Amino acid sequence: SKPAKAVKDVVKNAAEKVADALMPDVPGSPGSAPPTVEEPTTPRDPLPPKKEQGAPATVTPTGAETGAPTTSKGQQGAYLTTAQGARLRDTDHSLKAGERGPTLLQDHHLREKITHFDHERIPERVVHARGAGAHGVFEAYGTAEAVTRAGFLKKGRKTDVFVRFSTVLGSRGSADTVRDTRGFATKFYTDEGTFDLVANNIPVFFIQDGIKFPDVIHAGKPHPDREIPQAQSAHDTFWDFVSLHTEAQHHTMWNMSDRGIPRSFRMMEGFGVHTFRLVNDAGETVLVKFHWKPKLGVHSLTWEEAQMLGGMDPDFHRRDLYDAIEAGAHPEWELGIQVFPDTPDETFEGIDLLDPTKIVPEELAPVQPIGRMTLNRTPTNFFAEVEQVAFHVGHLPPGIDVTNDPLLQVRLFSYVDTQITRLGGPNFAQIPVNRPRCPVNDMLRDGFHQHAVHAGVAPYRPNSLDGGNPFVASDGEHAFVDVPVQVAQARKVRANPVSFDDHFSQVRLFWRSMSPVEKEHIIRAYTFELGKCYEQAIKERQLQCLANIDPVLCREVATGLGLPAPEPTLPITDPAPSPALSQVGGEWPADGRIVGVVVDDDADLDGVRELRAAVFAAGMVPLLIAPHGGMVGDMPVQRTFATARSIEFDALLLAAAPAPAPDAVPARDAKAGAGGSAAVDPRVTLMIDECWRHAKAIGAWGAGVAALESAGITGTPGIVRGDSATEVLDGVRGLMAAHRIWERFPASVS
Ligand code: HDE
Repeated sequence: SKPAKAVKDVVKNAAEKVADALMPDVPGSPGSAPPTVEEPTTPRDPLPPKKEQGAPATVTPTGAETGAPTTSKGQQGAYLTTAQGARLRDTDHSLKAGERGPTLLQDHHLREKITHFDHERIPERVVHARGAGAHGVFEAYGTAEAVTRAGFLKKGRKTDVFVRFSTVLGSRGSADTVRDTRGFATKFYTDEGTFDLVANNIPVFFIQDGIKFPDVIHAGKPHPDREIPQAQSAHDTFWDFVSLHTEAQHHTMWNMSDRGIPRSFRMMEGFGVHTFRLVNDAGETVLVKFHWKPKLGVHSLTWEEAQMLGGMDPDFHRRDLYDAIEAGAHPEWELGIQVFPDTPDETFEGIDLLDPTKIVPEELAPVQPIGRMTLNRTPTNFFAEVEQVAFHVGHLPPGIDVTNDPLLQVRLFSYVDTQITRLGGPNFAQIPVNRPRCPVNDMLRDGFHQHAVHAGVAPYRPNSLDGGNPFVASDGEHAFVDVPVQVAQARKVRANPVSFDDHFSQVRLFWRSMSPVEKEHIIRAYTFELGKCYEQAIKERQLQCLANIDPVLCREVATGLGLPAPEPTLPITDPAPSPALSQVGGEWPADGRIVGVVVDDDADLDGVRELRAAVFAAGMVPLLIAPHGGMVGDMPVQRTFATARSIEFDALLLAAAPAPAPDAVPARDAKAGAGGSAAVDPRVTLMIDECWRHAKAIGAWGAGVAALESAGITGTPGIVRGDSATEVLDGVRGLMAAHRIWERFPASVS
């Protein structure tokens, strides 16, 4: 049908753009720009300012305009100036007393340039320092209208958003693919005030009370004496804490599962974690949990891929996000809510909704879709937007309110507090990415970096001098609603409700919901992480926790560590599994997936040409890998054997079995002994080996079949041999829909 074709064309265009982005400009190749070798010398007019470069809103308490300029400089004008706007003749030489003389203190341009540079860095976030962000739009389905008065959730409403994805533990420059929780924070610029949904890709948290946050983070961060290891939990202090503070066990198992190493930000779920309270126009309330569901499904890296990427492409997730958006393959998520009656005990089916270490299985309360988010624009300036964005769980529009979850309560304090230091004062809401997209008439004044030029004389209430403005709004005028929840008559205590004491039954629920291959990965992750600890007592204590979760899990990890498996000290419960927690099963779109194609000058180039077109048409991206750069036939080469590595590809196709080039690494030749030599370039066999180990689909036709054989692959799961390129691609595409060739992983547990 017509619409289906239109969608296909969009995806096809998108895939071609990704390929262009990934393709080096090959001089003389069709469509490549002529090389620019000279510095331009003619000044050109400034580009028009972009949307986010506007100045802060300057509405005064009386609604008067302040006359402040409405645009700021984009640093794109024709002539270089000082910060004060004086044009400069020279920025390449400091002012000196003679050509060989000392530099003069009076060189104000030099001092301005160096001083500003000296202060370019701001403190990184104390957690979630490493992140990447993008702009987009959220469109509401209207399905939440009955339960919330929030205007942006009314049917068809479109709201601009900014999303920042992050890891938690690592520094700003750490690798993207470490085993960790991922942040998934969304700023909705609604016309009733900004709403921040500051979520993670894991639905539970390590602690039940925010007062423990410094403890868990101090335990997870590098050791204070040597500041290692960076961005990981595989060390003594982390396991010391989580094995002692057993409420952390649930979140920890999610980290040890494949959820801890996502394939892409585009393939992660997001969870608001806490229970929130919605209120509708009639003042009726419900309790909800927020979920983001990715269109592309939830997928992960293998642990070996994640580790290799840490060295070979530490920016893997950031690159993937920006390549996809720039190519037009816009990532999408559905926002959904689980809805629970707002009962006085705030529980659902016996699960305490205020306990952030518990989920409500989707089988008990289905996730109901309420809107769709599409990310469609990369940042213009990473620092201005991604670094300076400031989220806060207390940024709430009318219709959404908080609950008494003691973790959420502490977060309500922490975010603004940390941002005052990180962003150098209390006026960070005036930074472009943080500006609300609705009128702001606050009575906040002055402070570091005040950009608004407030008029009026009476920033206080009540006043008569500014005409009584600003007035407070009523219900019908979109005022925020503090739901008048009954607060129990109670004594002041430092204590948790008894229901918070169960630390193991939901960890077991998660374990029991995993497929055998996912269980195997969990076992290996615990074995790896505990294997990196030095203290025997810590390993033993964590094994005791595992014994209280599941005897098989405990036994397998204990075997790997060479320690005895302890007996459980608590009764083992029998929770019903939640199939929705497993990532395995189902078929998913392969939009934007990367297909590597090994070619050489003697390969079946007609077949390769047809194959490239078919890969594009399927919305995926073909990258040709050849012994040399430049062209093979009339097709540009994107990777050479020197620059390609398997981790970049979601599937590998072989059109050739190239003999070792003189620059090939010697490993295999040396192994074959003096006089012996490998038949196929060892970098190609390495690529095949790794794709096999990482359970990726591999296809070969014509001369390529010999490369498979040379890599010792005679088995079948996930291997497609065929007579023609397109026949092989058809088979490989089918396999890619399931993400991996799961049966290739050995599974010792069921
Ligand atoms: Fe955060 N968290 N957090 N957190 N959090 C921060 O705020 C904090 C928690 C989350 O991309 C900080 O501006 C406390 C849960 C994300 O800019 C800080 C507690 C969840 C981000 C802070 C929690 C999150 C942060 C650091 C326990 C998932 C990155 C920088 C009570 C639902 C936001 C900043 C971005 C960032 C405090 C627990 C998600 C220090 C005290 C639970 C996605 O304020």
